[in-house]
Amino acid sequence: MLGIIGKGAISSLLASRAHHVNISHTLLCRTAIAKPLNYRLHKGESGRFTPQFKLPEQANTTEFDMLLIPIKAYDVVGALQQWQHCISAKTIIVLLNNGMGPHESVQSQFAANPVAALTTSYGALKVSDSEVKETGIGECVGGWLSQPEKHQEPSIIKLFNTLLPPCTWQTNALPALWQKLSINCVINPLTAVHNVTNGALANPEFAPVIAKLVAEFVSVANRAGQAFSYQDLLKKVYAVIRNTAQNYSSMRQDVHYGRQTEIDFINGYLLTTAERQNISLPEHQRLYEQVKSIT
Ligand code: KPL
Repeated sequence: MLGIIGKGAISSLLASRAHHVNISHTLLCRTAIAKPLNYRLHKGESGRFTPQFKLPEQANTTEFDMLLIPIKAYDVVGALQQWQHCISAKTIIVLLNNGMGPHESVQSQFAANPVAALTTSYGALKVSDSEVKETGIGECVGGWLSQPEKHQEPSIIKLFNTLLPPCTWQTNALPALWQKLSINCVINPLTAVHNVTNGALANPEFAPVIAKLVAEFVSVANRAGQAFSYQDLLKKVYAVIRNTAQNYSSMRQDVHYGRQTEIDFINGYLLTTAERQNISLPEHQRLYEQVKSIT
């Protein structure tokens, strides 16, 4: 049985896509789902169903074969503790959060389990409690963080090629997490602090700070054994700025709606890694403090 933690935008999108292709699944939620969920997928496909769900206090224990965790980075560790009774040593734990940090805690908390991480560029919007809209078709890149036994690969690749295709699978998930971090640590805090769309960062006034943030990121990532070049990353950051020009980043949205941000798992993770390497990152530090001061 497939379990999906949460009922936010990506959890609801995954549940809708699973429903659409008849994959049986259960949403693991803190509160009951009272109404049917309407979904609109990008290709004009739509539907309505009442998700099967489970609450933490429900006594009967279902052990899930695979547990997808598309929730905010700061909720991952707590959610896994809450659902511990549904996790056996065989359960494949799949992290789908922004930022880094939970991947380390989860691996040590569930040392016997296969743990994978996926990054996705699919977009989803929870329009209301009972409606989810796919706002952009993307792709996903996944890989293992730990894999005590080596037989699960085909099932996870098949699942994600059905739910969020195309899915590229890499033996090691870390490069994909660093790639996502490299974009998020520039675009998310800048758009949050300046209260702008991603596209506004193409304005030349942001060029000097973007250049410094990218250079600092590359120095830490390279020391951590991740291959990044300054020129390539700068191009990639600007490509994402152009391709998502109309979007508000997730961090800008969090600040705008007064929610907790993932800054500790994005720039915060980078700063902690840099500290261990004895490198100082003045631009990331400044931006980190600016985000903290407005939240
Ligand atoms: O992943 C994103 C986010 O908002 O968290 C980006 C790539 C910046 C797109 O908005």
